Amino acid sequence: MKWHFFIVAILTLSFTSSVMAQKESRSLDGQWTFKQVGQQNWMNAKVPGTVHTDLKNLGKIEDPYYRLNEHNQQWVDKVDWEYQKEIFLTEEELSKDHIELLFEGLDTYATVFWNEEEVLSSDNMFRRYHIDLSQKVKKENILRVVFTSPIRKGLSLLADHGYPLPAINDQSELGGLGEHAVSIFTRKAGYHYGWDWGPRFVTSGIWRSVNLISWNSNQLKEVFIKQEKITSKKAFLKAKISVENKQNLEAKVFVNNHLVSSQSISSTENEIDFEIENPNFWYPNGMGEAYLYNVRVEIWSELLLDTWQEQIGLRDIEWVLEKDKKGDGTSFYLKVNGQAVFSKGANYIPNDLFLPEVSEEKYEHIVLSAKKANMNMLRVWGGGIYENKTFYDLCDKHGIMVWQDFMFACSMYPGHHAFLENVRQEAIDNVKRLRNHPSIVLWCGNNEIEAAWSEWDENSGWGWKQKYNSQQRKEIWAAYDTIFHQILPQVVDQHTDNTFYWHSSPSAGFEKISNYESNSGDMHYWGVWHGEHPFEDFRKYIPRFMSEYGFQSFPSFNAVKRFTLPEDWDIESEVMASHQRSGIGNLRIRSYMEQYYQVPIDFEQLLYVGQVLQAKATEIAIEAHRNAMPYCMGTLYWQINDCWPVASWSSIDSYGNWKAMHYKVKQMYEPILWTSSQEGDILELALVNDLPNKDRGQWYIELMDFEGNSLWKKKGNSSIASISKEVIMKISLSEIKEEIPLEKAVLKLSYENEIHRAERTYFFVNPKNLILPKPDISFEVYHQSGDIFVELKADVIAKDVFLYSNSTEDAHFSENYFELLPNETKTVKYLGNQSLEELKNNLKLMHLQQTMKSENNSNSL
Ligand code: BMA
Repeated sequence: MKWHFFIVAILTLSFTSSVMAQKESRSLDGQWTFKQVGQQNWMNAKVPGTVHTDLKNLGKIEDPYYRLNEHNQQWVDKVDWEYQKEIFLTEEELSKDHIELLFEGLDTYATVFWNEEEVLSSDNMFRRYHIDLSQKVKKENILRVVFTSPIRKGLSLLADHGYPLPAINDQSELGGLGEHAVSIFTRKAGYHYGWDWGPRFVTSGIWRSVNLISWNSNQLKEVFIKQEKITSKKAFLKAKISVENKQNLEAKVFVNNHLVSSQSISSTENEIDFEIENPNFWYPNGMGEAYLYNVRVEIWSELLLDTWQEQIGLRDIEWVLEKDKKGDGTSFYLKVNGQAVFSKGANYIPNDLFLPEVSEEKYEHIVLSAKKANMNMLRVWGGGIYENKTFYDLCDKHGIMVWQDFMFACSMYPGHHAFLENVRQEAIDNVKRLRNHPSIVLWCGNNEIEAAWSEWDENSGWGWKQKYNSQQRKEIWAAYDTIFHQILPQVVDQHTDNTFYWHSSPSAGFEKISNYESNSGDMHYWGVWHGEHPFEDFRKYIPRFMSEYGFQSFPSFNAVKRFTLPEDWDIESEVMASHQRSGIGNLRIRSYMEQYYQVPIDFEQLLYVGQVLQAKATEIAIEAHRNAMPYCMGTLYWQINDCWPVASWSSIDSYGNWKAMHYKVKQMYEPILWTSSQEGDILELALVNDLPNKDRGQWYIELMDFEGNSLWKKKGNSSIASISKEVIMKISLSEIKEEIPLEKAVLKLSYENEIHRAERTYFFVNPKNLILPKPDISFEVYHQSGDIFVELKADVIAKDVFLYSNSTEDAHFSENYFELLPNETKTVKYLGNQSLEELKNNLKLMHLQQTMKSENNSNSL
């Protein structure tokens, strides 16, 4: 009885102690008012928010993403706006020693007034701003934030600079190729000014939360859990704790709610060592559990003054850049907890132009879609933002490693003192904000700037230098050198536990430029697409780590219907063309489609074949990269997501629909994968394994015609070593040709053991040359244990079967765009929100043969 009471008493004590924490944080988010500067009427606004979304919510502007609405909304960024809120302080707040306003994000040129006194002038969207109001608070207060037009401000900064700087994606409405680009002068998300997958909406607003923080005597300013050494027996950790002032305090560290250290501290910067016995490690997706520990730090001075709490993961990250034994190349891969990892993933851009609109669910959908597609890495690309905590929390939880760029992309930047200092503060702020996240494994200086500036002439490089005289070139390079070779690496070095810094992506190493022949560092291979190389060239240009490559597609027809009218349903219509921001986009899609597929006339079919084409390009690329393990140790395609409805390189559209490519990526990123490669007459079929251990299983290969007649079957057992390839069979194509015309044959490949399964089909000719019979496909939709399944069967082969829902919501399935082999039953799970009845009524399907009109396909439509 007594013991029982004692336990209850402890629980109550720890509960009340956190309630009694002296520091209080009050959110000032929610309803504010706003107006254009100079006008009279204050209107309702939402914080966090943007001017555009507030105008839209009031019906003052229409949906910016619908049809051509973007065009007549460009005035919004040319004028100034102001936001206001009345703030009543409680007696308790007024009695506190300190009161501070914390803006998590101001976009961007903001002047903040507290009771009409100017208390801040900001110029960096990426920074957090603390404002001390201790001497300024009253019971009733007015907080007003005035935003100066980023375009007008940018134009005046351009004039001050004296000459333009390259910013090739800045879609300046004043025209020209960068002469009027202003994005580079402002520390604001580059993609807001337009990109080759994004519109131009140069937003303003209080884009992240605002808090009023009050405390007595002392507060925790920062906590960094430094991982000194991690072994399987013990993790040696150090809590670096910064407090407001040097008062005598008791600091307590808890791990998973157990007190592990309690210590007196009497200086502003403190270090507390603690250990975790037999630690559980954090592993990337596919390698093990992404175990997280809950760490809490408290400071006490009789009473509990302040608490900090985060989830951390224990992992040892080592990037291996080792000279090859033969040749002059250098490896580029990482080891996590001592194990080499093949990085599989994608590049990631912001999910919307209007960032506060991105819901937690959207973040979760994207990160979970990465996980479900067997990815272990996302690259947060440098033309967007340092993401919200939610994003990194999700990556921590799901084992998605983050390659984190600093926010610089495809441009050169000014180098004057104020700009450089601003960059330094931004870097310190964000590195400190994000350093406790186990998912972040690399900080990278910028996107593509080193490669863009390096070459003189347009034939070998981007040709930027030609526009500048030698003095200007010196200035531009000095700014680059200071930011990417001095400021940023210093910040990473000083404020992390040795997180790896890579100064530019792509790069072959310090002052070694990456090109398509490079045998060191990371590579962006854009020979396919920008360079018009055939898809097969993905097999020629194999890097040590492929950090970008890609191919475009349109969103699905259901998605297109959401931002167009029927009269727009032509890829060259004004509306569709405005939702295609790559100047060469439609041209490239068409010319590649002509090489590999028959080009349908029908709009809906064209969108479908476009997606299948994109999936095919990606399939060839991933296969080539994984086949080249361990020489090549990473593949990140461009790009997983979209920020508005558009034709782009994404595998998931802005509404969250998986394109054909995302389903294909899921298959191609399975840990065990069938690969094919061809040399002359010989086709090599192999299995690759990127698991940390060898895998043993039974394989099966069958050659069949499209009606399902088997020509031969072979099977056997094989063991595939970790991070390597095992050749299973070499086949002479001329021998196969003697048995069956290649246009009419398919290989069915499968591999299986108790845990893993790998299945693929292999066709011998390009899809446009296949002689596909017309399939009769039957399907049944049914309920089983609370889930909805679709069971399909075809009499002859059906290629790239696309299941979709005839409604505005695209249907999401466990698999899609798959092959139905003759007389095999395929069951897929429905993952959407429709009821059984709705899905039964709405379910439709499309397959490749329907889109083909060749003479060979006499049965086709
Ligand atoms: C890459 C990216 C982006 C661009 C994409 C497609 O290099 O870094 O700048 O959107 O190419 O062109």
